[in-house]
Amino acid sequence: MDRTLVIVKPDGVERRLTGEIIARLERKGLSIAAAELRTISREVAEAHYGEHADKPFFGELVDFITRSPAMVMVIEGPQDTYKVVRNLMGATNPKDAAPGTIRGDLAIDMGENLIHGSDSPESAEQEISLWFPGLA
Ligand code: D4T
Repeated sequence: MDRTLVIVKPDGVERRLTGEIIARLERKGLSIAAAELRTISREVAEAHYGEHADKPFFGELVDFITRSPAMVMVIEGPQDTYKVVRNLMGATNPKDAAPGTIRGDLAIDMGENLIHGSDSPESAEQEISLWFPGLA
């Protein structure tokens, strides 16, 4: 089994798309290993998006991810589950995301792209320990 971190971002929870997004992951054959609706602290948001700290959109990104509750989850499946989730998510910019993907079907703005998924096995491991430090 393999695990990856998924976040239904505040826009997804606000738009009541949490169920729709989880349903797509489950229909694909993935399982929920942990889930919690949380208001993300600026501290954790800044750690999570550390790679973007020097980008012009960093402040907006942290404001966005902390503005209201997000559904933070550990998703489980076969080897390379992170890749399965990334394919279901679609391209980062929803304008480029293919129809049939979560962002392609349900989002239109780069700033409000509904979902985060770890982008490698290494980031999955690191993000799971950041977001769910007690998880076995
Ligand atoms: P996350 O990390 O949120 O799942 O998104 P991605 O993995 O698909 O994309 P990313 O890390 O490159 O970007 C993180 C986050 O920043 C927003 N963003 C990104 C933005 O507002 N403007 C930009 O120019 C970029 C590159 C969108 C997602």
